[in-house]
Amino acid sequence: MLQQFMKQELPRVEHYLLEVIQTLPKEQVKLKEAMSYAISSGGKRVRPLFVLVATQLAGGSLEKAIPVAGALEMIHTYSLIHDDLPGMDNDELRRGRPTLHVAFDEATAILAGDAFLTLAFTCLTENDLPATVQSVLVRLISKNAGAYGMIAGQMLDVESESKEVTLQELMYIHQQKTGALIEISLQSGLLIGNASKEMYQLLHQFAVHYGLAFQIQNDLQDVLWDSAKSGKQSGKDTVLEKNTYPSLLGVDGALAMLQEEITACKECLTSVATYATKPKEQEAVLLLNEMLEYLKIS
Ligand code: GRG
Repeated sequence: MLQQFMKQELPRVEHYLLEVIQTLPKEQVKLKEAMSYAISSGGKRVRPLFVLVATQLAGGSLEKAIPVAGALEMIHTYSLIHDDLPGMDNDELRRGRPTLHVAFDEATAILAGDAFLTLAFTCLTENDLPATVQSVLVRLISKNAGAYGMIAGQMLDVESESKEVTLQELMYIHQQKTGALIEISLQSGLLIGNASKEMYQLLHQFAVHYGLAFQIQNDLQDVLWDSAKSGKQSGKDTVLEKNTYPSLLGVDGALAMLQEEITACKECLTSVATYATKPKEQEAVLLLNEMLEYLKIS
């Protein structure tokens, strides 16, 4: 079912993203090329999927949600471009291809990232959603993607390199760095539709567990997968002396924690299902369940 949903909906998001990039001034040949390179290099599109599935769960219009799904992918793409820069992780491989600053140059990568972040807010305000919904989306997404969320987490993460942190501190960092964007993707979909207060609370819980599981899986892949499988340079966390779940808990401990978080996600979805009465809503719950497959280490 998820495969079918992705086959139907994701090309609309891809098309939207590439089309928006083409609206940039005609002399911006290099910027357009760099942004198209970053967008066309694949990626699982987890955040747009969460926007669309949550929209369906809340009875909203998928068509009207496409610009929001695109905006969240733009913000995610910018975070990866900047995270790969020499001043951050200095990575040369991303999604199996040279990172943007390697394929182009550092200045272009910085500017393409900046352009994605700002263009995302153009997309959030130039669409067919009511102005009241647009303004709430801008407020919440700017907070979650910025200094109250993803950037706050990234800052703590950078500061904690080569320093010991507790498991609680690590979980707090990742709730912000990774979880905040996942959470706002789901909440955006609920806002586009007309979700109940209970649904917001349940999906908030789901997002917290999913975000943690996503990061644990990411850390485990860095240890267990080679570069060919992960599409990025493996073993970088150890080189950078990063605090990760495997470094704190060992591989087995991290695997056990990943399983606990997946189980917690499932429990949240069992509760969500009790509020899903219409067929489209029930289908959305099944889609969320299928998205747990992304969290497995194979
Ligand atoms: C703004 C510089 C800056 C950083 C923000 C999100 C982030 C912090 C940095 C990106 C690096 C990273 C490993 C973050 C953890 C979140 C994560 C697991 C990202 C990878 O996301 P996927 O797996 O990537 O969805 P694809 O390639 O599938 O889109």
